[in-house]
Amino acid sequence: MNRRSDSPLAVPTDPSADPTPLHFYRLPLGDVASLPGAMLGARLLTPATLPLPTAAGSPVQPVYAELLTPTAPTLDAWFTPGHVTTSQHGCVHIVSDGHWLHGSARLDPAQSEGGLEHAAWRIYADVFAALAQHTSPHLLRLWNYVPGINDHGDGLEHYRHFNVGRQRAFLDAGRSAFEGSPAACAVGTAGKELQVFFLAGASAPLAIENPRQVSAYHYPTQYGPRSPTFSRAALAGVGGGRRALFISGTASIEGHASMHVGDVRKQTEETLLNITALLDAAQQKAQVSVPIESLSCTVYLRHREDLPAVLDVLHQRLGPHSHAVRTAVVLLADICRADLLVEIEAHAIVPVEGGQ
Ligand code: 3EB
Repeated sequence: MNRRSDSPLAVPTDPSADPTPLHFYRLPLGDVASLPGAMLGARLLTPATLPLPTAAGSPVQPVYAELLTPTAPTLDAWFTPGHVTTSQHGCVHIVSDGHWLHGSARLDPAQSEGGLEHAAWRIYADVFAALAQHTSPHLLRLWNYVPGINDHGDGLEHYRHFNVGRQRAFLDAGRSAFEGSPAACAVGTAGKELQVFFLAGASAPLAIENPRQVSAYHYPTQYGPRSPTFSRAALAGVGGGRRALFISGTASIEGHASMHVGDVRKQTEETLLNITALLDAAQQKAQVSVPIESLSCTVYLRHREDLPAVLDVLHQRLGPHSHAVRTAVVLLADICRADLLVEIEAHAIVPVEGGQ
């Protein structure tokens, strides 16, 4: 009897077969050693005002934003049951199991001529060069942490400089900077460095837009000379008969206008309306059912004193015992428009058949 052919460990060779499962864990830093499999990468969220950067090649990188809740250092980690290899492409550090790929990069814009715009272009150019050498070229989700996001350099807000460099790198690499852009978030930190994290896979995700909002890649030029490059949400197979719905950073924007300026409670409610609209759009477009209470959320808050009000709205709208509320993390971070006080990003992983 050929024991190898019926071994449950046999690696599928059919490229259309369900890939090895990608796993997400949000857990206290100390518990990471107990996780099965190998780490692709992780964002370390800590209550330190300015977390110290780890070594450049470490798969665990601290986000330079203060964790407000929970109070214990927390990891957002992506794991694979496979074996991982690492590589470096310019400033981008990659960990991959041959199917899933996690990358991280950081650059100090003060160290490069061309400032933040150039730093954004440099990081994204390196991301695309790295992806071109891997069998997983499709970006699923990006996280951007922008130093002094609302500061003005040369009369143009840092976020707008960031958008110029990011969009140029997409176009230089021959990637669409409009329809089909990856899901993302971009928030401001007190750190000096621009940080970018990303997940990529072998298949392109399905981009989903929010009917209540103008697509960010079609924002009018009053928000900057080049539009932001992201889709409102992306649906991607993540192996193990499951798919992930990645909800990009979502804020109190209707059409393209900021709503409820100065009112953090109403901004939080508007944000939840936008997320609900996105979940409805995902249901319509891809028959994926994700209750809002089941999302894993990251809340970015401009002012620490707004924490009780935002938590109160989340408790009221999602239920104090919901998965969303129990697992939410809140970080102190500036939002990309000076008049926005809160932004929420989220994801859910659901069985393929459960979403049909
Ligand atoms: C917005 O809706 C809020 O530039 O990558 C949300 C998600 C926002 C992603 C980005 C910006 C980004 O425009 C800001």
